[in-house]
Amino acid sequence: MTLAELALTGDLVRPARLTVPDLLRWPQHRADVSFECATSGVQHHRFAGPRLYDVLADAGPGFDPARRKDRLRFLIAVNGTDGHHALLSWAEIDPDFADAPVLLAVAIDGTPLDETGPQLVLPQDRCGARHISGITAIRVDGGYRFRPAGPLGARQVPAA
Ligand SMILES: Nc1nc2c(c(=O)[nH]1)N[C@H]1C(S)=C(S)[C@@H](COP(=O)(O)O)O[C@H]1N2
Ligand SMILES: [Mo]
Repeated sequence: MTLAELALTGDLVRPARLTVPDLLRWPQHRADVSFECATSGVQHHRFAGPRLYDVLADAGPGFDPARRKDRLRFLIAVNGTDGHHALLSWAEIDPDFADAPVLLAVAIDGTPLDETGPQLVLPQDRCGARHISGITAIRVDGGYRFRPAGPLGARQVPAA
């Protein structure tokens, strides 16, 4: 059996490569989730795994923990084996902000995901699209900077 590996990269003090068995080191949670797929209708699944927040917090995201505002520019990009990817904001999963109980599932409907790789579970999402399966990489990115628009309606033309 080949174990899938998940890379935690980006603005982290402790980047890591984790297998699904490694993800059993964090407290395990369950979630019974229904979501709607645009093509296949409503799906129900039972997931189990650690919270995404717990795993990423242990990897040491590069913000100042004492300054809550510092976290607000952090994004989390989650990528699947097939290239399907989605963004979350750090504040979405942070207990001081939206505290969404997002999981990195290690099992779906009782079947371990050791070979497939973990699956993102967002009980708050009505739609299935962010429930990314076969996660290969999660990148934490604190580099977002707001770029003010130019004068309303004017196109930004780079200087020659
Ligand atoms: N890796 C990966 N995960 C994915 C997708 C995908 O294309 N690739 N599609 C998403 C969409 S649109 C939905 S609705 C659900 C489908 O879940 P299901 O296989 O249980 O129907 O998976 C999500 N996860
Ligand atoms: Mo979907």
